[in-house]
Amino acid sequence: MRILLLGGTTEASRMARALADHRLPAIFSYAGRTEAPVAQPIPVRVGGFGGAEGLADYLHANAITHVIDATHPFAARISANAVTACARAGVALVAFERPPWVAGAGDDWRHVPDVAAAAAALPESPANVFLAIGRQTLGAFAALDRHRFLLRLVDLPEALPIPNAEVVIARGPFTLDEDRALMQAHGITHVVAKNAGGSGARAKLDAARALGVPVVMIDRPGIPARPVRGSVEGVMGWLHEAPAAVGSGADRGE
Ligand code: 3Y8
Ligand code: NAP
Repeated sequence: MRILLLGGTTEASRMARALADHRLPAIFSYAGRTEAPVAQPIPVRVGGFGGAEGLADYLHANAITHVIDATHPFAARISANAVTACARAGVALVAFERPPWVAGAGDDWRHVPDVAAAAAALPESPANVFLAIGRQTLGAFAALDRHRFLLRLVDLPEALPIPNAEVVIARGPFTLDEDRALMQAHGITHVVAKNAGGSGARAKLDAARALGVPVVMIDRPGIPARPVRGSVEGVMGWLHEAPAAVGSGADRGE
């Protein structure tokens, strides 16, 4: 058994710890999006593979028998590439996926299908917007110069595509007290978030509820069908069930 763990999330770090504890041969893969990604207890590779083709070649060249896709729900391209590459290479694939966040009592969420719809959902009147969606999709807000934006990024950017923006540099996971204090200090009137799920970025939603601030929630992009597990234990169980070489088709996990 030789495992490729597609990482870059809290879940992937937890998975790496479990694989190391069980002394399973595995390699952790980062895209190379951040300057100093969190260290891992298993060997790490950084950078793209060169599309689905490049990933299939990597699987062959490294005799990978199992792929665990523990990337972020919005990392739709790598996840689609993993489905294609594993089918092509006959390698078993499972996604370690966290359930989406669901609005609770006291939440004022407006669901939108994508980042462009999130920009269109902001009010006509000037707002103070906590834009907690990272750096890669900020362009959708470039024309909205009537608003003030608070951005939270992992690394300091060279340039920003949007006006009136203040930047906070932080990697997360975040806490309720931190996010509530941050939002109060900036007089935030709206939060824009991706439905990442998980615990690492949930705090801003709890802070929004406490402060009575509406949230524009971007729903997840579609990803092709693949076996899914929702916990480290579920993925460990799959590892021992899944044959290394698989045919077509995909089961839906727990
Ligand atoms: C490079 C690895 C850990 C992992 C931390 C999780 C939690 C914080 C939620 C907010 C939202 C955001 C962003 C976010 C979350 C965790 C987790 C998660 C959101 C790191 C990491 C990498 C990345 C890439 C980065 C993106 C950006 C997105 C910031 C490491 C820290 C906003 C997504 O500058 C850039 O190019 C950054 C790009 C993709 C989204 C974007 O489009 O800009 N994540 N995030 C991974 C790689 O190279 O393969 O540096 O250590 C991982 C984490 N990000 O240590 O526990 O959910 O797992 N990351 C979003 O959800 O909206 C922050 O601020 O509230
Ligand atoms: P993406 O749009 O799905 O992928 C774009 C390209 O980046 C992929 O085609 C692939 O390049 C490369 N790539 C992505 N993840 C990779 C990985 N783990 N290992 C090797 N190459 C990878 O991905 P993204 O949204 O930019 O996310 C990049 C990384 O940040 C992922 O590890 C993801 O888990 C993490 N992350 C993303 C978000 C988010 O909001 N998107 C949030 C938290 C963490 P090639 O085509 O060249 O192979």
